[in-house]
Amino acid sequence: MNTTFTPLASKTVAFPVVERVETLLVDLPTIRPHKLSVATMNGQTLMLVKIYCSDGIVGIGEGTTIGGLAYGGESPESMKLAVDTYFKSIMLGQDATAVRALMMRIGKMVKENRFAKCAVETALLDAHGKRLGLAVSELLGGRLRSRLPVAWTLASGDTAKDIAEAETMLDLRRHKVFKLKIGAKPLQDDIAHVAAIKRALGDRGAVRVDVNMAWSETDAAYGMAALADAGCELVEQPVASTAALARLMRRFPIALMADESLHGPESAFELAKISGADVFAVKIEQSGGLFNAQRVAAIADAAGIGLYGGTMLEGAFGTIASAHLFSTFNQLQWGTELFGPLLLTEEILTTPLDYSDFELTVPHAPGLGIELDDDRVAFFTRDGVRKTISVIG
Ligand code: MUC
Ligand code: MG
Repeated sequence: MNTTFTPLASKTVAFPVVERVETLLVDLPTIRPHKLSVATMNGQTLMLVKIYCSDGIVGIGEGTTIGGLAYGGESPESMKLAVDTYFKSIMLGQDATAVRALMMRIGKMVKENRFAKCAVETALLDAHGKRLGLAVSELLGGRLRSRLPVAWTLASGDTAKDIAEAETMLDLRRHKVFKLKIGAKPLQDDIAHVAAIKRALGDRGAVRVDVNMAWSETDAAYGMAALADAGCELVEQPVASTAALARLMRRFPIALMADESLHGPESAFELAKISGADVFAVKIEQSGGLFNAQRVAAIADAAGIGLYGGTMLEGAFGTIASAHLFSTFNQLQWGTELFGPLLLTEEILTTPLDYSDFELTVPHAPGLGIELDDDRVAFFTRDGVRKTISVIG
């Protein structure tokens, strides 16, 4: 048997291949502390993946988490390590145009690591779209809308500050749907906080809450009744257990949304089977990539479950990848929360995203349709010319 290795360069290949994979951690401050029941964020770390292909095309993807390891099993650092140590060798020399096939190859050799897979898949789709002259939304079957409504999260931890922030967003015509992060404080305090904000906004702003699994089932039963009375229209993941979610369904006049319970198509199917939610918060990272998120949305659609475009507080690349996908959904009854880049103090694109009239524009240019400002990113790259690590709480 001939076991001699033939270097790629000397082979005649008909397709462009993955030639180089690069990762970097970019530490960016947030505009204010962002307080969730699981963590307080003073900064966000973007794990950027750059995939260089033999036809000269470069694709970029992004992975983020919330509060390091506070939200789930992956961190930006673990994603970087997984891509550098494991994904890279699986990808090098492979056909860069067969994105699904390459993701299946990675899936066979890498268990879990949904966020890292999402970052890599995003970069491959960005590259392939650029290659074909098509936006990622078109690679995914074609968009049904080019503008997406965007909710804003009020999470300063202070009622008066949150009301002032909501008023500013309404004045700027940037957001009119507000998601309040609750669950860290005693239940009665949280209910009073939500009721005060809804009273102040009246019909000018919709109010929803995200408990990030902090309540017991008993808390949730009491809390959901009180939230409905306060005029709150939706509660997101009040409890951790999916069985408890199903038991809470339709008992109160308030929509129930699943977030942390969704880990891709299989979990979506299980949740749909037990009627565990009125709405799914679809997230590309939680789903394990754009293709899997598309399957989550299809399951929701088939089960009569409403759709919401969720975020892992991604920067521009994860946000726009999500936007391309959400633009293709048959229905997007609850809008999106793709505000991640607006929570960061720094712009990392050569042309900023268009947030206007309460919506985000989905770019039309090939690939993701956005361009990284390499100089700005170098400035904030960990181990680069300057570190912002001291502001990361
Ligand atoms: C989550 O749990 O939905 C979304 C908005 C926000 O502030 O946090 C994220 C995560
Ligand atoms: Mg959530």
